[in-house]
Order: sequence, then C-alpha cells, then structure tokens
Amino acid sequence: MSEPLRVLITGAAGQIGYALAFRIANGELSPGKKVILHLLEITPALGSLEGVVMELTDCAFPTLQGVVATDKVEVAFKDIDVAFLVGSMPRKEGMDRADLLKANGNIFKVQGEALSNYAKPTVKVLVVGNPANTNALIALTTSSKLSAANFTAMTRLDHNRSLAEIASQLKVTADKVKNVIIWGNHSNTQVPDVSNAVVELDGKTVKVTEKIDEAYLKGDFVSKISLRGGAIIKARGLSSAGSAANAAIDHVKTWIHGTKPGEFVSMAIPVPANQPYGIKTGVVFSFPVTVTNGVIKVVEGLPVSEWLQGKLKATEDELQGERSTAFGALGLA
Ligand code: NAX
Repeated sequence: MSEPLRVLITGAAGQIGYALAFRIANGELSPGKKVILHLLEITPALGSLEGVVMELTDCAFPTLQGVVATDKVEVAFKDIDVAFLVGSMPRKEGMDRADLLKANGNIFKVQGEALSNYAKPTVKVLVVGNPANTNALIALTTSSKLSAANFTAMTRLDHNRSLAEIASQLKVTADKVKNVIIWGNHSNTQVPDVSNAVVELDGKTVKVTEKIDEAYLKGDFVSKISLRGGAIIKARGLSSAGSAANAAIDHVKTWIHGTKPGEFVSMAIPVPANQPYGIKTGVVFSFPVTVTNGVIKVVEGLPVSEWLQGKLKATEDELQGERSTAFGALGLA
C-alpha cells in the first residue's frame, strides 16, 4: 500500500482551516489515498482545535488515517507532503500595512525555517494567509534547504471568481469557461484578464472578448473581481471561507494531478529566472501556468496589450514595495 499523504493546515481552527480540514480528510486531494492531517494552531486556540479533531473523528472518514494536532512547528511540519499555510494575523485597529507585513512576516519566517528543517524535500507549499504573495516569498527566503519550485501563493480564488462571473454574464455553467488569468498580487492591484479566455457556447469554442463588451471587461469586471473579498465581508460579516478553502483545494489538486490539455490556471509563483512578461525576479507573482508531473510552468508568449502592460507594472511595483518593507522589518537580505 502506498504511503499516506501528510497534509499540514496552519490556522486549522480558523474559518478557512475549518472548511479545508473536512474536505482533505475526505480524500479530495488524491482520491483513494489515505491522509494524515497535521493541524497547527497557536496555543490559545488549542482548545478550539481539539473540537475540530473531535468532529473529524466523528465523520468516520475511511481515508483519514490519523490527525496530529499541535502548537509546535517541529511536530506539525514533520515529513509533510503538502502545506496549506493559512494561519496568519489579521489586521488590528491602529495597525498599518507595514505592521501587518512585519507581524505576518515573522510567522512565515519561522514556518519557512520549519519547512526546511522538517518537511519532505518534495513538499508542495501553498500560502493562503495574507499578504499571501509576500508571505510565500518570506517562507521561501528562510527555507534554506528547499527551492523556489516548492512554493506558491493562492490566486485561485480570484481565478475562480473570474470564471464564475464570465459564466454568469454568458448564462452558462462555470465549467464552460477557461483560460482566465489573474496576474500579480492577491490584492486590489491584481489584474483579472480575460483576453485569452474562451467559452463553450452551443458546442462551439469562442473567445470571451467576442461575446462581452470590452469596456465592461476592462472596467466593472476588473473592479468586481478585485473587490469581491470586501463585498463578501460586507454581506456575511466575515471574510470568504468556504470559497477560499475550495480554491485552495483546486490549487493543490492541479499541482498534484496537472492541468488539462489546452487549459491553464493562475498560480502565484516565485518569478522564474527568464523573467516572463518582463516581471523581475525577487517577488512571488501570479501568472497563467500549466502543470505537468508536478512541475509548474508559466504560459509564455501571450499577447500583452498596452492596457495590460500598465496594470502589470502597477501590481509588480506593489509587490516590490511589499518585499522591501517586509525584508527591511525582518532583517532579510
Ligand atoms: P481566521 O482568523 O478565521 O483563522 C486564522 C487562524 O490562524 C486562527 O485560528 C489563528 O489562531 C491561526 N493562527 C494565527 N497565527 C498562527 C500561527 N503562527 N500558526 C498557526 N496558526 C496561527 O482567518 P481565516 O478567515 O481562516 O483566513 C486566514 C487567512 O487567509 C487570512 O490571512 C486571510 O486574509 C487569508 N485569505 C486569503 C485568500 C487568498 O485568496 N489568498 C482568500 C481568503 C482569505 O481572506
């Protein structure tokens, strides 16, 4: 029998962690494969985490071989195959962006070191906790034994939101739409771009730009996607959790099982050495990617309009700024 998949969720008693744990325990990442869940929380949340473990037990999932619930990184990160780094510090009153970058940077500095020291060398790391791109960069920078290929950050929720919005505009289900792109940072500067997206309508594949007005695609569509998180907080009183967990599972499933022929998805990855689309190395940037045998590759050579070029520059500049602030505060080179 093959080895069980050891999957870490940090912040496992939080909203997203709670939604993620049950789906992973139920074998969604690799159907049929046994799972050992590693759940990390801060010490004050261990009581709540115990409740999560009780509920997981009560599901009697055939795929769940064990649960490790702890507040110790050396236990949580031991021999893991996949890491969902969700736990982070929310912005508190009076905190500016630099304070937030520093507080979260410290968490990801420790976790980068723990990944390096205790995880499998093949570990797949998905950073969800915000600011996700820069947190992933910090974890990568402090994990001396791992490489850039181990690290990603999540823009799949923005990607899925884009698929759903286009599908709703064209009155089809979301599976009929593909190849939307989220470029850059998981923040308000992200660039939701459908210039290469296609939709299946009445059995024919057509470009989305032939069906939806350009002014909408460059205007209201972009703001709707980038401000969607805020709209959910307003409606629900809490930030996205079910959809965020769903996107995290989609991201890791794609990483494990690959993309379908002719299809790409959005993932934030450390900018490769050949600097695709002129984006400079040193940040974690969301690109259109394909995945084959676990290897993530940027889809290159897509046309870049002047409009897109300007937006790419703005989101790249924001990421470079986050990097300098966080690295300065944490004393990283
Ligand atoms: P919650 O506040 O519900 O849960 C966070 C949990 O993390 C808490 O239980 C807390 O005790 C724990 N935690 C804090 N520091 C920790 C540490 N050092 N080690 C382990 N656990 C720790 O937040 P939730 O709604 O679950 O959101 C989690 C993160 O996801 C936030 O940073 C949020 O901004 C981010 N998001 C990122 C998204 C993305 O697309 N990349 C979308 C959804 C979400 O907003």
